[in-house]
Amino acid sequence: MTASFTPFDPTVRPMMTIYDFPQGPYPARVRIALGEKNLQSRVRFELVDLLKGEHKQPDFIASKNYSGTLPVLELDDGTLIAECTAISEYLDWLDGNPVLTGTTPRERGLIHMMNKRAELELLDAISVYFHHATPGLGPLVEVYQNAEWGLRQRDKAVRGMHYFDSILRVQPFVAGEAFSMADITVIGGLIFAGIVKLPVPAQCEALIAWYARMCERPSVKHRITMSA
Ligand code: GTS
Repeated sequence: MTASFTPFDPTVRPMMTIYDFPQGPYPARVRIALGEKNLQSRVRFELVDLLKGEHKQPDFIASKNYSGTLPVLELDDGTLIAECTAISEYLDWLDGNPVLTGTTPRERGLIHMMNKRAELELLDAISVYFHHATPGLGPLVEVYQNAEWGLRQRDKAVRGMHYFDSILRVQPFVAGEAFSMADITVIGGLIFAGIVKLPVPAQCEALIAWYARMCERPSVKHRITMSA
């Protein structure tokens, strides 16, 4: 199922705020989900500058997200929802078209399993590599680094690429026959791989072909241009 993409409409009253860093792979997951569901016009984005360490300031941690990460969704009543998976769940229940987290028990189980694998085996592994074995967000933010751990996670991410390639050799999407939250998480992983210059191995032909298809989706193409 392919979503139509409508650019942000500033005349529509925002109903949600997303604390965001537009270039970030995790915020991209939520931007893509919003694009798929055509909900961009109900969101205002508020920049939190990761490069300045604004997400690690005591005030942000106390008032927005204990984990000191982005994105964070804030509802009009002040409710705060962090974690991309949780935000995607919220958006899916807010507007069910198209469904990203599954409709049947089987679909929901498979999508959540593959989404978690996409985090553990790819996206989070690349994030650890970035923060521990590269300059990451710079000395202001990266106050503790463990390069050996970072390099292990880089190798784990490459294994993850081979795993997702094996999945995409036998089915069109990460969790089966339909585009889902799990695809978005693998897309986030490959966006991060691009940032850290970790190439997808050439043997991963199915993963490479799938990513080329994903990059043609309007929600993926336009994720950066969505703004407040
Ligand atoms: N488990 C969290 C989620 O799924 O939301 C991870 C969020 C996360 O790591 N976000 C990144 C972050 O805040 C944003 S970005 O790197 O994609 O831009 N990183 C900053 C840091 O210091 O960890």
